[in-house]
Amino acid sequence: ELRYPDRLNCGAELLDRTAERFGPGRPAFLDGTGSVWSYGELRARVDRIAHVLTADLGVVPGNRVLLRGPTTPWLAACWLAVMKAGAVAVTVLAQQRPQELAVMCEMAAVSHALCDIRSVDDLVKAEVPGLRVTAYGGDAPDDLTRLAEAAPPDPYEAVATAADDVALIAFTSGTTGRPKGCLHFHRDVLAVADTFSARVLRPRPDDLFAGSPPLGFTFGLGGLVIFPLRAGASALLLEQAGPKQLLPAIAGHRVSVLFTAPTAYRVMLDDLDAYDTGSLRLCVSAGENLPEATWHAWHERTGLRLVNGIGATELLHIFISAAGDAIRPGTTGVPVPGWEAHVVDASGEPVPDGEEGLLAVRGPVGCRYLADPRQAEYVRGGWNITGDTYVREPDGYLRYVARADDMIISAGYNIAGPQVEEALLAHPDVREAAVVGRPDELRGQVVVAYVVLRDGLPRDGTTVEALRDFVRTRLVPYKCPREIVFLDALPRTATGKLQRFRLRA
Ligand code: 3SK
Repeated sequence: ELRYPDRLNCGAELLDRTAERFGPGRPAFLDGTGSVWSYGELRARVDRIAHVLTADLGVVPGNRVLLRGPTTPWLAACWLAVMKAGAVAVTVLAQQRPQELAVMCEMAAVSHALCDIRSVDDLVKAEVPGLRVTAYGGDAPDDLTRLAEAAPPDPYEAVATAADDVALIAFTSGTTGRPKGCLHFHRDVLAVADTFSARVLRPRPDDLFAGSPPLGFTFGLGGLVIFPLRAGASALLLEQAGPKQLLPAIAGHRVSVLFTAPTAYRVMLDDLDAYDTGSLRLCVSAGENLPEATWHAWHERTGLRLVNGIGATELLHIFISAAGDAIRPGTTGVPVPGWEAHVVDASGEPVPDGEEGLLAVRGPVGCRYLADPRQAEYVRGGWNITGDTYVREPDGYLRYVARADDMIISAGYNIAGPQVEEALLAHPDVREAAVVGRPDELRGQVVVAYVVLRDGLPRDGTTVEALRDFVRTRLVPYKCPREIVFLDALPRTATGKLQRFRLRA
């Protein structure tokens, strides 16, 4: 059981306690351009930023502070300073548009913003009443970088927040576009490090973490800031971290722990031979369903067993996973130590093993939406209903079926889109696939597949028929797509999740 003191500041725990335990000289953050911030340097910079927040910008504990910018050590340092100052970090994505920023600022009652100078225009355009925006990374005298240089060099005494004071508000728009703000406490931040990271990944102080998810997505905040700092390890924070940039970064910096999504693992397979990936020892795949074919392809080429996981912004990070010999390809894994999971029917009753139902989980972190009626849909009887359909195997392994609202019902058959996607992805010429139901008078819905091809195959009727034949060798015929549409890319959210609703529309 996790036990934390009543007074707990996650910023002080992650940074000050780690620097004291492992020594100030160890590298904390690298930025990919050769700059390395040791734990001691990071601590000194964070403390100066915290002094500026308190003394110059008038931030008081509980104030909501928006953080926006590409993934850099500066962004991570601002996050830690907000934590130490007892304020609430509202982390958003660098790609979010002024309209979206305005909505989130209003919902979260944001009073201050710290923003990379390169992303500041959209924030100004959002015209949030009363918002005090401070840029970092510029030369102006009121730029945070300059203010921090002029701040007192003395250590900043972290605010003695309560363990269940709110530390961050993370927005999720799911894949449908309506944002929900999820509140998380100081203890939640440590709990995800002390469960998924410490008990499943078991990182070492000599590990170097890297990955693609941005810090405005809790997948990235955990994988690139919270987990490495809690372990006394280092993180490579890359502004550009698409699959094409990850491979040279892994080879050049000797990354050992990688966080990215299944699509990126698939794309990296194309160029794998050109890079030395021998430093990798843990590769985490989450954010979307990991097709079994992708797991095997990565294993065959690298010898590494992908660590699959399912997480949610509502629950901060990953709650079902498995690592090492415990991995069972084709499943997500088992509940992370500290978490419990059931598969239930619509009334919340557990369904027998082997049958499909809704995933219900509970553990050290809970879902708390900023005033939103959808709270009652997500939390039922103390269990978090994540919206995913799963099957529990007799020995407790959990097998993903689909998002509950992505099930296709055609002529009375239930068809899980991801299963058809997996069949398509097993074809060597298919790079990406998304399968949705299209309304049909006769059958209720018919199966339609959107496919991104690797270079080579023509986008014509012959390829459509070849793919349909291929699927028919793997799945019962009623699951075979009636129609296959070729696209250059699939529509995705800023965090990389597939937007099936846009394909359905
Ligand atoms: O899968 C997700 O959406 C997720 C969300 C938050 C943290 C981690 C993950 C994988």
